[in-house]
Amino acid sequence: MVNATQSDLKSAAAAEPSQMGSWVRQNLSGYRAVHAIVDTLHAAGVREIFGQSCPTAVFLAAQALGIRQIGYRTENAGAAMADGFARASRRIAVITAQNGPAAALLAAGMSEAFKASVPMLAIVQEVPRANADRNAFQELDHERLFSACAKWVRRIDVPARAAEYTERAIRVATSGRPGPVVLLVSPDILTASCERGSAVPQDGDEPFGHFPLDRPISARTRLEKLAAALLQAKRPLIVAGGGVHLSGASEALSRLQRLAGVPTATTNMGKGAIDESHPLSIGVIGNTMGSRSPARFFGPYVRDADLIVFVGTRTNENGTASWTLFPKSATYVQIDVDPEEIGRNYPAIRLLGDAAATLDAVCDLLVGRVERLASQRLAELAPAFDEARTDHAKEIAPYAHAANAPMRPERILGEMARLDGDILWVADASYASIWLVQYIRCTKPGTRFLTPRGLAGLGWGVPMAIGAKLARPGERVVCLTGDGGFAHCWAELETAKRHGIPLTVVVLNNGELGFQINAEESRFDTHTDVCHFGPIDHVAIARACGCEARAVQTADELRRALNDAASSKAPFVIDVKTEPGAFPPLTAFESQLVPIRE
Ligand SMILES: Cc1ncc(C[n+]2csc(CCOP(=O)(O)OP(=O)(O)O)c2C)c(N)n1
Ligand SMILES: [Mg+2]
Repeated sequence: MVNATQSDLKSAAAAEPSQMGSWVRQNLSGYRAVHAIVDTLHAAGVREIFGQSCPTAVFLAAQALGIRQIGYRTENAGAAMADGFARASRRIAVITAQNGPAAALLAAGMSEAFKASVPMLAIVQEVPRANADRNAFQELDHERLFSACAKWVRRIDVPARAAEYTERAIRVATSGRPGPVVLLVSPDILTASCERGSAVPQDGDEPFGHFPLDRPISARTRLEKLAAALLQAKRPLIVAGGGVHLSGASEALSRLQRLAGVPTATTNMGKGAIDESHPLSIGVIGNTMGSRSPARFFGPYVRDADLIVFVGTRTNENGTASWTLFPKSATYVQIDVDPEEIGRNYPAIRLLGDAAATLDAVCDLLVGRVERLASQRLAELAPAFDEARTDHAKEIAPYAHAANAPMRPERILGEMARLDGDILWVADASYASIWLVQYIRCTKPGTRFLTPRGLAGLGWGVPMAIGAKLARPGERVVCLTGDGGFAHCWAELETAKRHGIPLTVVVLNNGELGFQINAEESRFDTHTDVCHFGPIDHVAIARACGCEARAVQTADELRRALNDAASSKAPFVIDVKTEPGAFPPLTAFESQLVPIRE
């Protein structure tokens, strides 16, 4: 048997000598499988592909169609760019990578997108088919590699089916619970001749390439259950997660909040879905309701709610304060597009479907039946809610106005919050995400606060901001990052500069892995010695990449830098010396809070 296999291989090699090795000349004349792929991408509205020139045939064919290549420096950052692009545009993002190490680096970014339900098509090069399973250079089992971080992985083996597979990949990524998908394809398949003939885009609720492709809703009897629950509840609460943004449901959510007079909160990922200045808005809830948190004084209402309506949330650990925040006695209703999420942590009345379509349908059922109750609720709850806001304002004031040097993060966020105009906010993982969603008040439903909370990995902030700015070139993009997370992705400042992508990047320079220190202190009363950095000149780093940069120490300097950054054509990095040891209102770290120095 062994001999037979060896002789088969030898004869295969002899039969196809031109296919062996990686340096076979390739030809793109006429119509090839790669043309079928890029034609399908173009039909899906794809005008940018994140890549590093590989598979080369894809970019040569794409540029002929006017599709721009955004050349990332590292694949993991490239995937974060694609993620930010998809979140900000609600369109499929496309990224490519070479086989082996490049594919492996891609897996990190795809993991975040997978957990955050963000659609992304990764086109990953395979070794030439004739070299497969022979330890070809940089050969790796990509199907296994991506099995934990992609919704769907397929290899294109038949050139004539290239368009069909590409269409299917986009359809899978953008329908149901959105997520990343992978097409594996070897250079010899890409350059194989194929019949012209395009895949037929499906007729969905959104144009091909946009998501969610379909907007299903539950049967009317089930929608009536939610309507009835909202009419009966004494202390109802809506908790909106990131699924609300994925569905584009902020308007429908705000409609329900106003129509039925329901107190509404969001998770970190849902931040931006509601107008936080509405009298019945609670803000961001979860494990960040410690002192200084805007939602802290709403704790009694949340903990005593009798109806909880989850919309597009995974009911994960942080969003539920380790599943301790909501009372067992409440009735739960869960709206989600993924049947597995419904009831995962709280037995609930199931409303399987798209968030926007479901919320609108429930509103339609409630019109004419709920208005009186809604004004009663508003009248009853508004005074207590106002008091909660006043209590928070009193508590935060010493921090928000502190003249401390280095600056308190609450003061920094206060300056950022004063920026005019529509801003698309982005934050890196760690404290930056929490500072941002806690202290920038959202007054326009649908405003995006992009945070990598799928997995909370460091280094996503800047590349997500690059992707978001590409998706919304007309909007100002401001990214907040810690110094540790920034070091994961400095290199991409050059990418942004090269492609003419202006951003404002605010680096919270506390000289340490702040969260890590607090986490270790809370468990061991000490922390290890790598948690503090050596001195770093972020301004020099940014300037070396051709960007503008400034180090600031005071609120006045920060205000000027933020304003100057607005008119910069290049990325503008603002390094803000920040008080080491300062942490956002994580309930778990409350005992480590040192009273403010004035
Ligand atoms: C890729 C990755 N590595 C490690 C961690 C663990 N981690 C979470 S927060 C943190 C510290 C981050 O420091 P920095 O970016 O400076 O933010 P700070 O907490 O100081 O504001 C670390 C190491 C992570 N979340 N992601
Ligand atoms: Mg830090």
